[in-house]
Amino acid sequence: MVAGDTQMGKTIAQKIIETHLLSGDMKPGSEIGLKIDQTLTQDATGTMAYLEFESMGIPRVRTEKSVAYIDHNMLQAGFMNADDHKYIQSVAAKYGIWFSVPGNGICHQVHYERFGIPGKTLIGSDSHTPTGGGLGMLAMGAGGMDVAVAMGGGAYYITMPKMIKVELMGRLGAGVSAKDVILEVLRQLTVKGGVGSIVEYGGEGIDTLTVPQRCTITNMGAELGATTSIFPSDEMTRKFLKAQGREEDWIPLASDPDAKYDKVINIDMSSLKPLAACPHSPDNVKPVEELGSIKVDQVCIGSCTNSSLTDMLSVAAILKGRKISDSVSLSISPGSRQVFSMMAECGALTDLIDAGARILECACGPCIGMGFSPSSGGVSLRTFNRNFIGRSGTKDGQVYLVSPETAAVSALTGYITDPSTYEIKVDISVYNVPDEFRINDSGLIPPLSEKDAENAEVVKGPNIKNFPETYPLADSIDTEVLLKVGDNITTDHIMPAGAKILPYRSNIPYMAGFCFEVVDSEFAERARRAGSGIIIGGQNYGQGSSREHAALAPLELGIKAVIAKSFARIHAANLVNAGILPLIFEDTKDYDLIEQGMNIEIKGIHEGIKIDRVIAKVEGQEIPLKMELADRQKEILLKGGLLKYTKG
Ligand code: MIC
Ligand code: SF4
Repeated sequence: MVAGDTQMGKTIAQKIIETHLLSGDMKPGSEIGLKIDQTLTQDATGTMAYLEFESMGIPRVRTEKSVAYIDHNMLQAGFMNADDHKYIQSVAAKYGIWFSVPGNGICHQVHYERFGIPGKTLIGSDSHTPTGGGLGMLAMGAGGMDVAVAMGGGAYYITMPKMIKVELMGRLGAGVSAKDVILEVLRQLTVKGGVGSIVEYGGEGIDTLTVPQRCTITNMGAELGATTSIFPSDEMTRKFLKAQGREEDWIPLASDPDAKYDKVINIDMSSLKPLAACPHSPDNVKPVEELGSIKVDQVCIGSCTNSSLTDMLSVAAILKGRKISDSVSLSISPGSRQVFSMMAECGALTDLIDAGARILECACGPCIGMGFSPSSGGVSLRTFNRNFIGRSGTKDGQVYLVSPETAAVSALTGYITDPSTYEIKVDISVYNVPDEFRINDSGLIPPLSEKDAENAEVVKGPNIKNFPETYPLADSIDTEVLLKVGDNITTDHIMPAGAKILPYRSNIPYMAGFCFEVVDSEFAERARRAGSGIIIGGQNYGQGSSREHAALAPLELGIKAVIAKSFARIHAANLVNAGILPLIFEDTKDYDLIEQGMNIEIKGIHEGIKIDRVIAKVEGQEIPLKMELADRQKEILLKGGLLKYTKG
């Protein structure tokens, strides 16, 4: 459809896009520029995003609301994380950005509780920003540089997506939860199934799903590779905002009855069974009852997927008056201070502590490998959204992604257990929580006034190094294939996180030493010796996180181009923003012709970029490569990255 086309019915996403369209045609596949109302950052990507924002020389953010959260790097072992936190707090105060203190909660959870508004656009330097879609926002994950540009008032560019509709019917049965809905969607669509699309939820079944349940679904929609996921804004949404003391933020939002979708999936929630994503991919989904007898070493409950009050109460109601298995270690991380304090007030926290849970602070924690790595080969049941190899911090750890209910009953039995057939029924009414949420915004610090901000100082500790140098696109590349990897390589493979490496997110030269560590521990060293090189990837290269570090570390190591069968959306944009050329095999079979260590030569790139095609010469063979770049992205590459392009 085309903007302004009044003939055709519109989807929810198309309506929001239409009211925020700054450039381009709303034709699937073409690049569109969107006005961004809100931004969020977290600390692991935030330091870079704010360094980038500062370098743009804009005195104050131009969004309606920008918020900086601290939730990822919480260990503060050494000065590095603490320095980053201080820097982010000072930069936020000065430039008009709200600051969410460490301990206030996970960015996505706090954002939909306290700031999210239906119908608004939000981008965040975190791939799970689509969580806000549960509230009817058009919320998307982006690289730090794109967030910096949006804070400066610039447009955010995406490819106009196709529309997928998920029709939910029936209601969730006993022991089955919203997590099982998204696991079922992942089972059907796979981690590539959402690429280039927005997933909209509808059908009579959604009336029974609360906003936190919807947010579980939109959150893990990131694992589909989708641009985002979205629910309508309806009476349920109004009820939620009212309970947050923000009813005035509500607007109704629904798709038109004759809206067109490229694909429709029907799911009857009443027939769903508890599901688990088995090692090592979120789409390796099987019914829990079919897994057989698997002994569990560790259970982790929390993350931006499943840390709402309802999730916590469901777990507490299962564990109440019982004791977890002696062979299980159970961690619980509430999503926000609001959730935490309400758990304390209603007695659920006491029940969890008495049952033997280890209560962690309100943060990402084990989800990003900040502690709680399983034992060697250990089985870890997690309510999180990603189980990529090595992400837990233990390379041979066996991570299963499940619902809070499955996690809780399994913690009791010591084996992966189906909660729908287990004797304990989940009844959260035992906790008698009030209808209104407990509101305490003391962990949300407003920015300084414009006048006070003028003389405010930005504090930069010694761990904070400058953004790496980017270079204008060369006309020819003559270099070595430094690494060849397979399909579905994630950003956790390219630039791992975890307690050892996260403290160096603001120190790219140091951090780059760990690039591709889980795949090939000699890669970084080899790249540094070679001085330049190319990476060969398979399908869906760069899926997962929005971390631009997965482009900045290769940049630091001299990578000039990545040639893959296909790229994940955010990572491809991050490569361009960093001035690295993403190239795609015209014929995917040519992937087999290239091996690590071979020499590769590409000439005439400046002419080639005009026609979206270049020829690579590898060992005497010619390999045609295409580019899927918008004109704006070509300019960015020629200028040497987004920052140079933005500065003109
Ligand atoms: C993740 O879940 O992988 C992260 C850590 O939240 C990342 C962001 C990051 O790498 O800092 C994400 O999802 O974008
Ligand atoms: Fe944090 Fe995990 Fe959510 Fe990423 S997926 S934002 S690490 S809780």
